[in-house]
Amino acid sequence: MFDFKNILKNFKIAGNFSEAKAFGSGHINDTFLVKILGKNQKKYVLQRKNGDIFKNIPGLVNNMKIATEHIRKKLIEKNTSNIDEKVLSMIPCFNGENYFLDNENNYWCLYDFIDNCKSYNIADTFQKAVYCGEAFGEFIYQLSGLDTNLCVETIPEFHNVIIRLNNFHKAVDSNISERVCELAEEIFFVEEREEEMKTFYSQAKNIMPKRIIHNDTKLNNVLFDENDNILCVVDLDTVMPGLVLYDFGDAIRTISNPCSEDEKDVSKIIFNIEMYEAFAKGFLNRTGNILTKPEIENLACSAKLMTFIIGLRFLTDYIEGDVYFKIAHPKHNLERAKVQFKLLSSMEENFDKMQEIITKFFETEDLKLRTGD
Ligand code: ADP
Ligand code: GN1
Ligand code: MG
Repeated sequence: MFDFKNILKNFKIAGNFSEAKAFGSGHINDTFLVKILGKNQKKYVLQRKNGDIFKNIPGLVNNMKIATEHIRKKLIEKNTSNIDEKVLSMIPCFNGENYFLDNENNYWCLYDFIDNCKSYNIADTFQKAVYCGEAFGEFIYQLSGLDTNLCVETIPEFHNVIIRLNNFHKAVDSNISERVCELAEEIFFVEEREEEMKTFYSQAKNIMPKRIIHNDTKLNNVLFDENDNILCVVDLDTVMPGLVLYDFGDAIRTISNPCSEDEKDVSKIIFNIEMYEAFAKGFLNRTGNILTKPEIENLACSAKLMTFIIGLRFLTDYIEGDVYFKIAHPKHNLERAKVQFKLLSSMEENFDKMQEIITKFFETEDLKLRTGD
């Protein structure tokens, strides 16, 4: 495996390496929970960034540093208690960098472990959905004062559906893993929605501001405390400029799915509109007064766009032979794609109601919009 002891000695921490265990259920990086023995035992999260996916890791780490320092400053200004639980703390190396590059070209980052926290893959209460909305909404609000030019694009065109569709068609044409013949239904599903998604994306890009956003707003990227109150937003690898729609839509696809992202029985995947409403309420409570009219009016549609994009990415990866997302079994990416597509079909059936919910919030002043603190 990895030589954890030698990796850790480059970071500014006191004590001796005791153990490292694989941690979390992310699809991209290798994450370890590390124990250090010293005067007191201390835990850290050590992460090997995926260098195949992230082509500019120093830039990525710089984005993280800018975002976490900005949030920390805001929390200090508001006299917030326990700040170290509310924003990730990156541990620097002795050479001053916030990452360590080993001899095998692996980039490592170290964070303080936020103790006694929990993360969830499925939202089982409305309260979690509201809190998750507040957490990602607050994240955007906190970063809204940052100049978007300060952050690089860690994955260029990450949520550009036009480019994702081009990649998909190239993958189908080259059929490198000879899997296309089994995928007629899924390919047809994509083709049926292709024009709608491209049109929506192109129009949205023209009329909405770019903001610094999270870009990977899965429920399990939010940490909750023992009483299920929000602690902190994690997984900041894709913090970069983007549209608010990406964060809203991506979160909805996990919050409104009653099952796991790789549920084998797709008949169980039924869009949960009450969870959608709960998330939207939390999110808009935190961001409502900074969002523009076009942003608000397109939130419901963003849920369809992001569910489509993630399904398309899972399907493309399956066609290409599972080169991007970590998989646990051969059909894993296909199963994931089917879940997203079923969820999208179910959203389509509820779309008018989804729109009404957003409109209602603003018409009935059901929201306790922040007053600009
Ligand atoms: P990936 O990019 O692979 O998804 P994450 O950064 O999301 O990796 O980390 C994986 C999981 O580890 C998260 O879902 C969260 O549960 C947990 N985690 C990450 N950072 C911390 C932290 N500083 N303290 C406690 N748990 C953490
Ligand atoms: C990846 O890192 P993780 O597991 O939180 C992916 C997201 C996908 C998600 C699907 C950098 O997120 O874009 O939505 O898997 N992250 C990257 O579960 O590609
Ligand atoms: Mg993650």
